[in-house]
Amino acid sequence: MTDFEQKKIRAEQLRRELNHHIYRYYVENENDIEDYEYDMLMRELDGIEKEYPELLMPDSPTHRVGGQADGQFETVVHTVRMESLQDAFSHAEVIDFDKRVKDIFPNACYVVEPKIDGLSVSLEYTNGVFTRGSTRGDGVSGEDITANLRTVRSIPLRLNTDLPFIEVRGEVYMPREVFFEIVEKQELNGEKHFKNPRNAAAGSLRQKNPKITAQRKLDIFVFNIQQVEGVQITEHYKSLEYLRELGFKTVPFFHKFESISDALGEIERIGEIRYTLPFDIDGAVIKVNSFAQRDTIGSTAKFPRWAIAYKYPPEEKETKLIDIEINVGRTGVLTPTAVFEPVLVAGSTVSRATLHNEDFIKEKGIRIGDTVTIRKAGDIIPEVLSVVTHSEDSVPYDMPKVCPSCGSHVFREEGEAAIRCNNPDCPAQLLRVLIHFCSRDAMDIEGMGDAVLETFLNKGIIEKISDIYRLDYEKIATLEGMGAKSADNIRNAVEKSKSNDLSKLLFAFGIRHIGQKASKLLADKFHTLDNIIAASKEDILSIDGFGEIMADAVLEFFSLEQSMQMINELRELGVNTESQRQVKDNRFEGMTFVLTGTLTDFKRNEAQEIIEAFGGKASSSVSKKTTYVLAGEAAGSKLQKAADLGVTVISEQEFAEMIK
Ligand code: 0OX
Repeated sequence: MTDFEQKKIRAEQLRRELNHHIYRYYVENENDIEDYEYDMLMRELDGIEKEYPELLMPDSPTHRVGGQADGQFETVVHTVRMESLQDAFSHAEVIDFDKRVKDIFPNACYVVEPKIDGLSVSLEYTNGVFTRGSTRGDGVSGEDITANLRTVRSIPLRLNTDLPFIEVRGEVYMPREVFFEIVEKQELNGEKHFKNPRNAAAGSLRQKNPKITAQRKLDIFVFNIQQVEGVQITEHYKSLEYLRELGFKTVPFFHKFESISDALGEIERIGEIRYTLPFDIDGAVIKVNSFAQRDTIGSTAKFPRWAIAYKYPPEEKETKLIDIEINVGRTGVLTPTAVFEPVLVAGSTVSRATLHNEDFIKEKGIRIGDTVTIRKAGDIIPEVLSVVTHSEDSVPYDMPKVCPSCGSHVFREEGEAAIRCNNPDCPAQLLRVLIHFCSRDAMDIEGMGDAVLETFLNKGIIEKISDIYRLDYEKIATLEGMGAKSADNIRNAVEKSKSNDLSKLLFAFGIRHIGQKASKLLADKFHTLDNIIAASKEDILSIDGFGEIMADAVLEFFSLEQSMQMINELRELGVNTESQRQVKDNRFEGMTFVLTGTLTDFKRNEAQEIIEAFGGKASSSVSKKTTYVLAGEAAGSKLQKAADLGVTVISEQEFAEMIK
């Protein structure tokens, strides 16, 4: 195969892979790849396309520099382009950059700044007053997020001087500590949590309700004057000082360097302290200081030629694997956890990481006693990357054949990576089942946390779920660390839980694949536990969002004798098995519909009522704020307006699908 043919295949592969990651990230809010690896793939594709321009396809992700607007906010066209930076992954690339600059200006000097890992925004001030703020978007146009940016405390709403006009650029970020606080709350509430501070900042900035943004304690570092009227500034270093005088919080440290080796020294220094900073940085930026020199050096179609971003690789540390521990989960899955000698990595000391399952251990060849490399995925979750050296006496690790908690034989089902203990009376499972049953999103029994439940299990006070409603409070009051008051609190919480809605009880059962949302859907559809028990597979499958796997899991749970026994006991003990939920469906919240033409399947006011009942608005004129134009027969000028503004037009059939 020729080099061209090889590169063609590789480019195709890279395009597919990168487009998939882009979709996962921007559409599904999921992230399956490290930023650093993503950048490397992007750059590889870019390299191939430069070498063979005929391989540059219209669908290449290299065309797409930033996030694209999705129409939720007004569009702002940036008068001065918000350029992005060319990345460098080695000192050699920085030295090449310096050569290109010095060829033109042998006397050029540089400013080095940390590269804040947040979201680039533009802030505009007229007569010293903050008038508009927008996202970078694709650099040419972004979204108007003024209301949200006003909630960022470190963005001055009025400058120290009444300049006629200035537009500045900065990076909004979430301090790491704030991020951890929010994630803790999200985890407690059983919500999906943010992956990293940048993700959290992005989600917070794109809120429709600025009150939510305000609670997120975002911060900003400003690092550039995009345009200004009323002052003359000739170099970057001075512009940063001037921004500081105006009242902006500028990048935390910036220094001027005469030579590239000194600039590289600063990059190394920043790299060493990066994890001690209270915010995330993903690199350092080197910029030519003189504006006149920048003008001559110019830009490519994508990047300025007068600046480069050095990207730090994720920190990796070596440590010794001391042990592999097995945890038995609520559903009986045995999960191996690596226990290693504590190491400081990406800012905190870690000593444990999940090893996922048997296959992961086999594929990496992990053995107890080995020296392994640890890294934090997204700089947050510790993971074992690879084995550096096997210890002399180490032997391959075998997953236990019996459950470490109850001694029953464990099984690995075909097609599954997980090994399971199927003993329903396994104490490790029982403890987890009880913890889940009492947790906040389930029966919400305050005072019955992990430690209390473990004690109750060990002392034989609880042997099965229904025992929660048969507690001997006098005995509990005599337990060490308890007392009459604690026993009374538990009694109150247990009593209160008896009247919980059916949806909470269903979630508390811990049926496989049935989370909080599915439990609510079941309760809303069937209203009583008896109806659910009597439901056929078709009945369950008729719930929007339920598939085969979920329906089978429900049927299986209620077909088990132990389940029915538990349900009967709970009922006898006074636990509510009915739903009082008022179904509230806000599927059209924040959306505006415009009806046009003659509707045949709905009356106009009927369609309007449906839209409003689902939390939407019906309006008579098409604007950029319109979400959908519902077009009946002989629709006229509103259709043209919708097309001009890029508003989606839907038919009556599509509308009928949406309200199903
Ligand atoms: C940052 C950062 C981003 C201005 C001209 C080209 C890129 N994330 O901290 N961008 C820039 O520079 C822009 N500087 C920074 N410090």
